[in-house]
Amino acid sequence: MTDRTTRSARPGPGPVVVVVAGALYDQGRLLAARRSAPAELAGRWELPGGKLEPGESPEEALVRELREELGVETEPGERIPGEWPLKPGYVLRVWTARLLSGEPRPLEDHDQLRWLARHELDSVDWLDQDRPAVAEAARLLPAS
Ligand code: 523
Repeated sequence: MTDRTTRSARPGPGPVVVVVAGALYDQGRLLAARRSAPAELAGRWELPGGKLEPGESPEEALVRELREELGVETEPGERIPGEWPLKPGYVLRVWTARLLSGEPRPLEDHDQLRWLARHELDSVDWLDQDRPAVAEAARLLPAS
């Protein structure tokens, strides 16, 4: 039997939190960042980024996150087609980005960075949810 009262009283899914990440390219390589926190993600590699703050466009959030986490200035490019679920209520969207200035350093949230050529992409243990985005991002790398 359908209980309309219970069903309508149940909390809805709520707004989805968008996490933006950057496929940052330089000299034919893609930047991979190893997470240092939280414990369940530490040691796994990701495309760096973070949550959108209220009022920000995804591109603004990406530039801010890459500045905070890596100490670099970047220029966002195209969105990589697709959207990947993270934990419930969170989705990952990825933009390409070009390094304008600075040398990335793991200032926040990461303990190691690596620039990977196309043939090196499988050398790190990517977070599962980042893998499809990395596969798409790899298409923009020169053959190596
Ligand atoms: N991911 C993820 N892949 C990926 C990023 C950038 C984030 O799976 N490439 C997940 C990890 C977290 C959630 O998205 O579960 C939020 O990312 P986080 O912690 O990097 O976002 P921040 O930096 O906005 O978080 P605060 O440290 O809380 O500000």
